[in-house]
Amino acid sequence: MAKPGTEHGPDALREGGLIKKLMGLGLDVHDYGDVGTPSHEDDHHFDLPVKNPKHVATASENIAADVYNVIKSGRTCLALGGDHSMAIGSIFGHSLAEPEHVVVWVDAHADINTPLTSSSGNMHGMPLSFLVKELQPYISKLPGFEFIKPCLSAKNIAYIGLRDVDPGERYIIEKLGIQSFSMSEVDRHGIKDVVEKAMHYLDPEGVKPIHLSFDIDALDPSLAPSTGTPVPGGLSIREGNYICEELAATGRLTCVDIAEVNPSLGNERDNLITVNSALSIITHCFGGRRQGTYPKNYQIPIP
Ligand code: 6HN
Ligand code: MN
Ligand code: MN
Ligand code: MN
Repeated sequence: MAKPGTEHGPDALREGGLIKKLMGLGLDVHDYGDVGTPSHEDDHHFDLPVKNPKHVATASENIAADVYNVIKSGRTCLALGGDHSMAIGSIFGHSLAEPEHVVVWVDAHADINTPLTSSSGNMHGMPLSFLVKELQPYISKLPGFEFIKPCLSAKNIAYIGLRDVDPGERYIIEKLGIQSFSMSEVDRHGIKDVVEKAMHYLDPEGVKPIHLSFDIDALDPSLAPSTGTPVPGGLSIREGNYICEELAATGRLTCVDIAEVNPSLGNERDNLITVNSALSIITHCFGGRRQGTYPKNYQIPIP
């Protein structure tokens, strides 16, 4: 919320041809439109530096309701952000429909600051802290957040791509034993091992619904320049797409967040590069495969 503009992310992706690309994969696509995210007057906390808590709370409640309904209707949900505080609502809504779900969090950042460990007050750096059961003794009461029931255990989360983690976040990750594959682990083991280890850890039997929360800043800034908090040394598009192909291949990817695409940042070319990277990530979550695909009843044309 510190840098405005992520609210235009969804339209930039639509204008970039998102729906057509997904339909091209033979999918039945329904665009549910934008979720209402009304802002509030006097939206600050009396003694915490958190920014716009009521705005985030109302948006989260609306996102949760929509994600719940989409998943309950039997569809796979694609939630377009918005900044990454969107994941409070999408993960909570997903948990209402599928309480056993696990979360793969792909991001340069850990987004698990509590309102008290955060040095920025930006709520996109805090979403997981409101959802993790073990952290609740440390979470301040925020206006509007009463509806959120913490729905994740530390063991239900795996990070991939971390490279900018605040001290409080690092402490929380270690104290709670959250599975974390930073860029060092990606360098050390390669993306294949990282994805395998993450999935084996989260769900050794391979039966649980998966929530992928993909912050576009997980990708290297050369691939996603139009984002608020770029950090050098990120995932390549090959690594990003590989994560998505593997999760999609499980058949259990129920909800995907794409966060932090910000068309107000950078020039036209930066926007184009960022949108194309996001579209590539999304299509590989929904059946797009680099080996190629064809529609169900494809026939070789006869002369
Ligand atoms: N994101 N850790 C920093 C903070 O302000 O708490 C950066 C957060 C970035 C958030 O990437 O969604
Ligand atoms: Mn609309
Ligand atoms: Mn994030
Ligand atoms: Mn991030």
